[in-house]
Amino acid sequence: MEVFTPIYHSVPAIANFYGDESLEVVISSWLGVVYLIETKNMSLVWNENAFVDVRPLNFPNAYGSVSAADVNSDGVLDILLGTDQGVLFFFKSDTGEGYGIDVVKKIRGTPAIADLDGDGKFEIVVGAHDNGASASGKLLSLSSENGGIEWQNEFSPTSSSAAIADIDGDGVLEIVIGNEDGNIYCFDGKTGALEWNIRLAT
Ligand SMILES: [Ca+2]
Ligand SMILES: [Ca+2]
Ligand SMILES: [Ca+2]
Ligand SMILES: [Ca+2]
Repeated sequence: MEVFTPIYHSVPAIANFYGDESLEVVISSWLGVVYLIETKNMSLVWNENAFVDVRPLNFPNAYGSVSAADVNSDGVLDILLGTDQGVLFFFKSDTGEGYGIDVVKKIRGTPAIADLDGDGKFEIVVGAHDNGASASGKLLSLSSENGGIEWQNEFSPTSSSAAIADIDGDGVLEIVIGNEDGNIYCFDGKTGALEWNIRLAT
């Protein structure tokens, strides 16, 4: 019997990962497998199962999509994927090798990448979700160098993805993200402090 891996929520990322004449497509499946596809001859460059060796029995599902950027500034594009295990996975696009950053809560959005504090190194922003008895969430800024937490906010549960821009023109980036409590929130990118929120009503 043919085994297949469903793709429910995932948005592909398209980039020229190897600097040649062709684009590649990278996409994650519901089962947490990340695929990198060479479009020139439609061959699979690699696929990396995000769940092998890392708590394989815990919620092995990925709601979010991959992000592709040279997160660690080594000249090779990297691929990020959040999972319901609460692990943010980082893959090198040239080999598919990767490691997991343990964020404790579920990550159902797509990681956003920006240099939030202007030090020349990227931060990774993810919302986190815990639908247990005491539902809670977090918004986290993680170091692109070692995955360490630069700041985090206790937050209502969110399965959403963040957008990042300097929306008030003061030279500091803001993070805007929706939440299951019906609000859209805006945080200071440098400190994580709440700047404003608006409750959306029907
Ligand atoms: Ca290419
Ligand atoms: Ca890189
Ligand atoms: Ca930075
Ligand atoms: Ca700003």
